[in-house]
Amino acid sequence: MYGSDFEDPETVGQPGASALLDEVESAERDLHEAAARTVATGGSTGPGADAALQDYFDAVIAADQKIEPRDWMPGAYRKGLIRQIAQHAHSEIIGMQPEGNWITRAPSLKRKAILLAKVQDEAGHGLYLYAAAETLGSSRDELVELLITGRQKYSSIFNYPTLNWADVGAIGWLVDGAAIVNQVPLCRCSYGPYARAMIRICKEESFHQRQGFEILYTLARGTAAQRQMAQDAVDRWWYPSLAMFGPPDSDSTHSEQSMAWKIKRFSNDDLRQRFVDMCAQQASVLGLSIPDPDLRWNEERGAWDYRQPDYAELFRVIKGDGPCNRQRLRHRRQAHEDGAWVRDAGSAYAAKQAARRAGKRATEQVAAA
Ligand code: BYC
Repeated sequence: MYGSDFEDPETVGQPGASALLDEVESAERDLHEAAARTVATGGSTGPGADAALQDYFDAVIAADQKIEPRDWMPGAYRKGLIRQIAQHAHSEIIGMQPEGNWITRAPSLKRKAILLAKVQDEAGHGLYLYAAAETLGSSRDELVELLITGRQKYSSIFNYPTLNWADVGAIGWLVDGAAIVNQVPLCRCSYGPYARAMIRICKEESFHQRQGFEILYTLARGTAAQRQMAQDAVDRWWYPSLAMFGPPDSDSTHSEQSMAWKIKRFSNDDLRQRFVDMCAQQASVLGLSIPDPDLRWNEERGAWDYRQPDYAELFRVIKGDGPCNRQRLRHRRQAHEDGAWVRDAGSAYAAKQAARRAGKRATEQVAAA
């Protein structure tokens, strides 16, 4: 059972979560199998080459195989992927800030070590994703510039403040929980480098979600004040977490095309429902309540009815007017400027090594002549 490394006399489990990790394992197996298969191309040069390339692309998508960086792909597919992967990478990097804020104030050495590792993982996720975007021809410098000048988005969720320690638990449980529900299907995305990056990211995210669950579980069984802190954090993070899945399907600009290309495998609303169903069960194990007066099991649908988040607020936050947008970008810009000397030193070292290798090759050629 997911969360099984956290034992409690009352037998803690996280209903619904083990299935998600099983899906990651299964997507990983399918990736290996897909790599061993090939799709007949029918040739890609000569008259009708463009049509043949499009046919090949369509056949790969239809066969649930992977488009790789060397393959031809429609311009809009490439552009759409760069947009989504870059926004995803930016979210991971900006997402370090709300929790990073609590590293120095974690309540114990153990909590501090865990949080430090988690925040560091998010940096790693950002880097895998920038690397995946680079395989599509956009440079990391270019993408970082788009982020710090506010021309490319990152997830709305990271524009909310972390007011106390329980928020770290709520982020782990709800934000990382929403991230996993959204990202597990991306392990089956049609673009190979993105799908492969997502396998590793989802495995790591599952630890993140567990640590949040465990923080809240512990607080919910602490003093009355601790329990209240945990409930207050869940109350504040619930609706922003629901909004992470994006606008409702009827207002989603990219879903239809992204799903046809198998970049996205489920719609925003389908994933939001899956998240609510998972959390409704887990909340009862936690002993905390979800702040939704409309939340109730619907026998007919076999799912929980719930109240939608405020999408007007989502769009305000996306446009830059959330509680912390300015602070997050200011901090990111500052960190980027402060890190300039590290990038310069790295580039100088790489240039020196390249010059040395070139010199060595030239000497060997002269000796061989
Ligand atoms: N926030 O047509 P739609 C993490 C934008 S990292 C901001 O439905 P799409 C974590 C959307 O981009 C979590 N913007 O778009 C990290 C589009 O704008 P553009 C990040 C949003 O792409 C550290 C417009 O609204 N996860 O969990 O089909 C610590 C219309 O939307 C949001 C990912 O990035 C939003 N919430 O679907 C802890 C996953 N929602 O581009 C945790 C990958 C929508 O036209 N991304 N927009 O200017 C996706 O799955 C999809 O891109 C989305 C949106 C579901 C987010």
